[in-house]
Amino acid sequence: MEDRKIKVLMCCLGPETHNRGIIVVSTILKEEGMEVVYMGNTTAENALRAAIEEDVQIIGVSSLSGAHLRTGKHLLELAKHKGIDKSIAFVIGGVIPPNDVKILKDMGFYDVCVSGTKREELVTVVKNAANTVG
Ligand code: B12
Repeated sequence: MEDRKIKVLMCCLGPETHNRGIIVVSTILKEEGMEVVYMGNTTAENALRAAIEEDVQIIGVSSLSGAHLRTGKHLLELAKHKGIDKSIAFVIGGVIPPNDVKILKDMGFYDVCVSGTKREELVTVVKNAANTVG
């Protein structure tokens, strides 16, 4: 049986001017043969609705403006409320202080890719995240 192509929804939550990271990461994932649903700036509600409609395995959040704890918590709480927190894996990256990495993982993010994460590492993170869901 042919392996399912990994499908990732990429978004920034809330007002986020920084879009270089999300564009770079989306391009890398596409080059690696994954399907990317590029949402750009959106809300948690819209990201989750699109993720269900598009049947993605992963939601990738890019956050550079310092709102990652608040927006990340809201996204995961809403996913739990909708009962999809276990069927979709959540990954976050951007400007994230070291002390916040564990907080985000405890919150439910599969992994956290901070500034300077190399191509190979972020591709591995996304592939591993996809393996944790159906
Ligand atoms: C370029 C830049 C800008 C540009 C953005 C241009 C653009 N179109 O993106 C401009 C000039 C517009 C800008 C504006 C602002 N900026 Co600015 N900016 C930067 C800067 C210098 C580089 C960011 C960047 O593009 N990096 C290159 C990309 C490729 O790297 P990256 O996004 O980190 O992505 C990598 C990883 O993080 C990871 N990754 C990222 N996202 C994801 C997602 C997933 C799913 C995965 C797996 C991985 C992943 O993979 C990438 C490859 O390693 C940073 C400083 C820095 N060193 O990060 C400040 C920085 C992010 N900016 C900052 C600030 C404060 C602002 C402003 C508020 C300034 C102001 N007072 O107006 C505004 C933002 C307003 C807003 N509402 O958002 C602060 C944020 C502070 C914070 N988080 O607490 C920073 C950290 C500068 C600083 N040291 O203070 N900025």
